[in-house]
Amino acid sequence: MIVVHHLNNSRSQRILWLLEEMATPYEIVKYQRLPPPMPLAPPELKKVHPLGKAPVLVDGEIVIAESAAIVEYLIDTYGKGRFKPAHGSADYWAYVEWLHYAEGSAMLPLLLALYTSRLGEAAAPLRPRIDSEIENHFSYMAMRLTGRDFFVGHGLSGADIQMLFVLEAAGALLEAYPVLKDYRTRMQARPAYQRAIEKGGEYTVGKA
Ligand SMILES: N[C@@H](CCC(=O)N[C@@H](CS)C(=O)NCC(=O)O)C(=O)O
Repeated sequence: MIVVHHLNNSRSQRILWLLEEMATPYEIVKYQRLPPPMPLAPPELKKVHPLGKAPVLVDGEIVIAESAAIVEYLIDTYGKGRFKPAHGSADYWAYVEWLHYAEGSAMLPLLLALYTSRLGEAAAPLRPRIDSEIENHFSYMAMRLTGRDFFVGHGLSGADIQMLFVLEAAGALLEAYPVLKDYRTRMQARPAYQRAIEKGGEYTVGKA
């Protein structure tokens, strides 16, 4: 049985969403973030994977951290050919690019903005560069999504599963990017997304 180690308000919500879209049975082990001011993962998560972060997927002997790797594993193993383009096609390589881009590039300026916001005025010299990188990445995503329903091809793929968390983490920033905001609203309205929220519990990413 697939087991998702799930932390409230975290990237593991995207794995629950994928499993609901796939209609593949799974179990959830829930972890609760520590109280503010440092709402980190509780130490028990380190018993599952040394990094102590979510998501972690366990399927028999297989233990995977890193959400893009989990998405690839689930789609390759249980997807029955769905949720990814045909291997080797141009769309396939666009799919691989988005899978990596979400965590490898797009999250970085958002995380920098989050961390430096705690420094007050001391962060002022960094702000122009962080802001211009946010603009660079979010304009790029908006340009790519213009006229499309999904990041790749004509149906939901692992690329959407990875990318939606970025757009959720962006919160009110998306007011400046209506294409991205509409996409976020559409994805969040999907029945499988709603079921995943019901099962996962508290999820306020981007709303605080
Ligand atoms: N790039 C990793 C990031 C994993 C990660 O940082 N997860 C966060 C939750 S969104 C976490 O567990 N944070 C708690 C902590 O660092 O203590 C992935 O996509 O899986």
